[in-house]
Amino acid sequence: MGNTLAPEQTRISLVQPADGLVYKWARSRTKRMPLGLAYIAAALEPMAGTIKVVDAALHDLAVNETIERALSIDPHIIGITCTTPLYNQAVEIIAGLRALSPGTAVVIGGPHVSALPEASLETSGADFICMGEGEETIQRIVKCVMENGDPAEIPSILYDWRGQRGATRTYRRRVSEKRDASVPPIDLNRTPVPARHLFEYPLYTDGARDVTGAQTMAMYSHGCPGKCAFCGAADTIVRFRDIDNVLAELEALQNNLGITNVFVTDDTYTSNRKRVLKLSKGIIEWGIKLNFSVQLRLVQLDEEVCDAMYESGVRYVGPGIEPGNADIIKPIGKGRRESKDHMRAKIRLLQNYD
Ligand code: B12
Ligand code: SF4
Repeated sequence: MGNTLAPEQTRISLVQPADGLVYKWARSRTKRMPLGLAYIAAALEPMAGTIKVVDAALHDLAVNETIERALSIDPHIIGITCTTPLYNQAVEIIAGLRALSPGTAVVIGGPHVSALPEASLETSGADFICMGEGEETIQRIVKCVMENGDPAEIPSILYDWRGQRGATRTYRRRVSEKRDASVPPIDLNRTPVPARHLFEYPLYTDGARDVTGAQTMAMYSHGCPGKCAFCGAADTIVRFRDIDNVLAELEALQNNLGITNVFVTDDTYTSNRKRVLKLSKGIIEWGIKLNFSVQLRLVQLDEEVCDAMYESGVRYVGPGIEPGNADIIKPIGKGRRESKDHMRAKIRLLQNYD
């Protein structure tokens, strides 16, 4: 790979594998935009002349077809996103890419490899494993690959590239993680909004939630203050984007993309009561008329919060319904007030809002 190419000559393919298994039944009704990959695409736009997105899950592509499409631009770099159900197919894709285009650098990111970085380096065949938020990291990796740089200087990666192998310090994500052992988290207000225009955005929808028409994903915050023992989001540092920053993104997607439905990916939309009230008011004041799906915790609901959410356009809520067995609720780290009766009462409250 040459080291004299200008950014406009750089070609990058971004891939979401298909799972072929877990979500097959749901895929006929529900196709969601991989938001993490859209953030990565936005970070790469200023550094690459050509970015091709191949969403195998959207089109139910077989491995060989995914590889063919990814290689159609003769890419210098291929970035792959994956959760755990997508990992096996990601590995098959990488094996195929290696055989057909050995010079192309392969980067893999997303929740699975972030949770199991060492195992992923061993088993995926990728050159770079990106741990956690990848916006800054991918820019550094592209520069490193194109200019034959030193991967040891890139934060939050594991690498096995051109005979060099190693791991660098991760972005700080957990409250328990020591500051001096990690890199400060990225600034969510300075991260470019997802490059939805590079995706076939009108095709994504959410039939499972009775959403008609196109739906996109949006992220307003990272982390959750919850301490649930089973959850990957527990113990994370909670970071919010400024409300105006969020509203500007919503306004733009309403006006420019003509999308009417938004799935908010925040782990707990209601974790900060004051903010939900302020955000809801802002949505109304800015004249944003979108249909929102959010995920929340029942213990954080009351009438004022429900009124505000409903008025701002929230029409689907995904509450974490916890076990009805008190012997289980407490040990898994749920709050003092959470019980079967409490959850029933909150669901009744939600029923008032249709
Ligand atoms: C929305 C959502 C869904 C949606 C849509 C999934 C989709 N395709 O986007 C639905 C409801 C379908 C879903 C299903 C499932 N989900 Co889900 N979901 C989420 C949720 C709430 C938001 C995802 C999101 O958009 N995040 C925001 C983006 C910006 O973050 P991100 O994707 O992590 O991307 C960043 C980094 O990971 C990295 N990155 C990502 N890709 C790449 C690629 C490259 C090349 C690089 C360099 C970096 C990089 O950079 C990105 C930007 O910072 C997350 C929790 C969360 N808050 O993230 C859980 C989460 C992803 N889901 C999870 C799980 C377990 C599932 C299911 C397995 C549930 C089940 N048992 O069936 C299925 C799997 C579906 C599948 N086929 O992958 C786990 C994943 C754990 C894991 N080991 O993979 C998460 C993390 C929740 C948790 N805390 O446990 N999910
Ligand atoms: S409240 Fe939900 S997202 Fe937060 S730690 Fe508990 S299960 Fe995870």
